[in-house]
Amino acid sequence: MSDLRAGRIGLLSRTIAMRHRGIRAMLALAAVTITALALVQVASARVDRQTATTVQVKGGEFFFRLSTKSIAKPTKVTFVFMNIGSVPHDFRINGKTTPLINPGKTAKLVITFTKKGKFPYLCTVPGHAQAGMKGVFTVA
Ligand SMILES: [Cu+2]
Repeated sequence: MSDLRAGRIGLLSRTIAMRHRGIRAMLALAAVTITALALVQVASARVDRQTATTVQVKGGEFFFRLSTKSIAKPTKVTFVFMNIGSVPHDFRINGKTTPLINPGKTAKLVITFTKKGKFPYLCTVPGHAQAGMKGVFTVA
């Protein structure tokens, strides 16, 4: 083998070795990035679990529309009731009632469900529940 040829091969194998080092570094960086993303996801999932117990309630003449009508297990639930109708309404569930609120207003009701069951909800303004402002919330 000529010196020139040997030199070329040496240069070539050094280049390949460097390329490998580059790839290894990139893979290591990718692994670190994926791990970091996974950790962020775990953290946000934890936050979601803590704040997922908000139920949006929209009410008007003469209905209630809930963002969800059931939850998977007994827990604390914040009902955010918005009156989207044109006369005052309230929202009552599990022995608690929001203030009577005017159209366009919002009232919160925090209920701690301690057991499974079916919990009826309604508007306490006379005649409204009979007209349709009622339903059942399920704690499974
Ligand atoms: Cu009402």
